[in-house]
Amino acid sequence: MNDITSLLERFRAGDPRALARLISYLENEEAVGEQIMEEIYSLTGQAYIVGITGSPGAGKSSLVDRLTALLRQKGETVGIIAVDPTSPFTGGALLGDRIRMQNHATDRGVFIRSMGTRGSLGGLAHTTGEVVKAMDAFGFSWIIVETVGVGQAELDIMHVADTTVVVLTPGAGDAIQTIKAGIMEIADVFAINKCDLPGANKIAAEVEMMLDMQGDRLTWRPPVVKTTTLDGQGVADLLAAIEKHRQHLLQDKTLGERRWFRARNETLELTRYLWQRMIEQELDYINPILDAVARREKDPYRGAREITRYLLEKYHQKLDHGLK
Ligand SMILES: Nc1nc2c(ncn2[C@@H]2O[C@H](COP(=O)(O)OP(=O)(O)OP(=O)(O)O)[C@@H](O)[C@H]2O)c(=O)[nH]1
Ligand SMILES: [Mg+2]
Repeated sequence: MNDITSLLERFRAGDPRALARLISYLENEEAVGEQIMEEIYSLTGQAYIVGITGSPGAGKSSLVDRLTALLRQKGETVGIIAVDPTSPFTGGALLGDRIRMQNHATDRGVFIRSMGTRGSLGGLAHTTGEVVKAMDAFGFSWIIVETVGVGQAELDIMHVADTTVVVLTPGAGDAIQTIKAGIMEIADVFAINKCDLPGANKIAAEVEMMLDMQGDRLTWRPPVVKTTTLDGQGVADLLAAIEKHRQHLLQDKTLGERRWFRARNETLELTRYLWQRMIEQELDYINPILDAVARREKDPYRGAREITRYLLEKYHQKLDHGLK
């Protein structure tokens, strides 16, 4: 029996160390990751996936911590992924999150993973998706993904999450100024956190006003929930809002559709990435063709055909041994 077989056996038996090991394989893009995915993919699709995003320090981890406690009280199990796209570290990184979420450190119904690798196969969203799948297959009923609100990673979360919570805080100035482009589109629920601080009502009202402006374009109007993680106020309402959105997606059949498109898109993305990578790896062959086109000795169509033919022939055999 090889290592992977026994690892998968322990994984299926519910050993959290096997889950941790397996996630490392997936994150580090070891070739064996593909073998693992082949084995676990059919087990996925059971967990409900919540994304939590917002500016640095908005209180995302504190909210995840509180939400997790509530879910555990209801007998749910929770996998947590803390993504920091600005950090090159993975696995043991983001110590702060670990410490903050220590309440759950000894609870077998909770599994916490931090990740922060950039430039991975198909980007951070893809790697996050792989880790989500591992936790999903492992059997967690909820998976919460925390991403710091910087750049694309924040917007990418909607490709992973069923419900996306955008966390805002008072005192960060005018909501309309602070809310970045694209955020209104990805939010299924708004949490106004740090409501113990002045200005919470103002920002909540501003967000409501922005939602008003979107009018009946929305089939789902994102609820705006006020929370304070210091004493946990409003966290039950936040969970209720998430559950309400889940019901909405189920009634609307949108959940099935979202997941359907997600699986298709993921595969297409991967296929595109694969072509791109083959091109990058074969620049020695490709560059002279490009130069010939630039010198007008060859037309671009012919150049593209030559490159494609070369890649098809070269990689035909290789593919049988996996993508990585
Ligand atoms: N006053 C107040 N402070 C809060 C509240 N929630 C969180 N904080 C504080 O805000 C700081 C950041 O909280 P985190 O939960 O780490 O925020 P985060 O969004 O996960 O931060 P990053 O992951 O670093 O982006 C901590 O010092 C918390 O104690 C709140 O409801 N009220
Ligand atoms: Mg955090």
